[in-house]
Amino acid sequence: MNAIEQAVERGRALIGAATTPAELQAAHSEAFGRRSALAAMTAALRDLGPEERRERGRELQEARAELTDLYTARAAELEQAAALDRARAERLDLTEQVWSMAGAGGPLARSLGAPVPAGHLHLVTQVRQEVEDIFIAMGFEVAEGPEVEDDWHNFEALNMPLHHPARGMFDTFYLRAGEPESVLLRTHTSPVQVRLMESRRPPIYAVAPGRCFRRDTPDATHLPVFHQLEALVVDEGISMSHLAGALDAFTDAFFGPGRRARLRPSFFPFTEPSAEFDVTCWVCGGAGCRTCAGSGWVELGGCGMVDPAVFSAVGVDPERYTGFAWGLGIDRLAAARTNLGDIRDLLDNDVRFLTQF
Ligand code: FA5
Repeated sequence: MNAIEQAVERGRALIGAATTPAELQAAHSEAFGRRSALAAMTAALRDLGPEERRERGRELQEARAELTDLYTARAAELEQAAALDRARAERLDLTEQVWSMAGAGGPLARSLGAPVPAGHLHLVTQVRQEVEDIFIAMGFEVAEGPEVEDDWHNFEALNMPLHHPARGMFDTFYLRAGEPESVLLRTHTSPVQVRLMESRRPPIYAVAPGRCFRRDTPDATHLPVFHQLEALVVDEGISMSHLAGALDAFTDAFFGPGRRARLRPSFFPFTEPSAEFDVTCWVCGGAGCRTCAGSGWVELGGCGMVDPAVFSAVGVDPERYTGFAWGLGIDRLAAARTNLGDIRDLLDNDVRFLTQF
C-alpha cells in the first residue's frame, strides 16, 4: 500500500467513526487539514519532475475526491439523525392534555381508547336558542340584522335625531368610516325593527336575537358586549295588553311558576307608553343584594308600544297599525335561569364554569 492509499484508508476510518458533527469536523481536519498527510504530499509535488508530478497529482486528486464524497455523505447522515432527534425532543403530545382532563391518563386507558371529552354550546347560545324556540312556538319568525349599523337605523329612525338627549342612554362605539359618528356598533337590537318595517308591510310578528355593544363598565349585570332579543309586533288592533300577555307567556315558559315579573313605567324615545320588564332577583329572592343593587328586582328588558313617529319614519300608516316592541337582555336571562351572581363569569371562558351548563 503506498502513502496515498494509506492516507485514504486512514481518512475513511476517521470519517466513518465520527458520530457527531464535531467529531466529523475533527476527522475532516485530520484528513484534509494543513498538517494532514495529503497536504504534505501535495506540497512535495513541487520537488518532482514534470512526468511524475502529473501522475502523483492525479492520484492525489482522486484520493481527495473520494474522501470528500465520503465526508459529504457522512455529514448528510449525521444531519438527518440530528433533525430526527430534534423533532423527537420538540414533539408535542396533544393527547396528554385530553387524557388528563378525562382523568384517564394511564397506559391501559390509552390503549383501550378512553373517551375524549366533547365541548358544547355556550350557556348564552343555549339560552338564546331556547328563547327563540319559545317565540317560534308562539308564531313569531326569527329575524337578523347587522352588528355594524348606521346612524339612521340605530338612532334616527327610532325617533332619536342628532343631538337628541336620549342618545346619551347608549354609550356608543363609533367606527372610523364614512362621516364622523355615522357608522357604529349597534347599541341595541332595535335597529332590526327598522329594517323589518322598511323591508315589508305588516302584519309583522318577529323576534331578532343578536350581539350588542356599549361602552358600559363591566359589573355584576353589565358587559360591554352583550346579547338582546328584540321583539316586534305590528298589526291592526294591537294594544298594551297584548304586550303584557306575550311577556307573561314568555316568563311562564322560560322560568316556570315561582318567578315574579313586573312592568315598571319608563321612557324610550321609540315607544309610547314605555316600560321596563323586571323579575325578582335570583340571588336574594327579593330581599336586596349586590346583583340587584339592593332593590330586590333585576331589569331584564325594555318595552312599549311602537311610537307613531317610528311608523312614519319607515312608511307604516300609524292610523291603521299599532304595535309593540321589546328588547330583552339574553345574558341576564341566562344569569336569572342559572342563579348567577355576576354575568362577567359568562365571558371568562373558565372551563370549570362552562362545563356546569
Ligand atoms: C334598550 O336597549 C331598548 N332598545 C329596549 C327596547 C326595545 C325598549 C324595544 C322598547 C322597545 P335598555 O338599554 O334598557 O333598552 O336595554 C335592554 C336590556 O338589555 C336591559 O334590560 C338588559 O337586560 C340588557 N342590557 C343593556 N345593557 C346591557 C349591558 N351593558 N350588559 C348586559 N345586558 C345589558
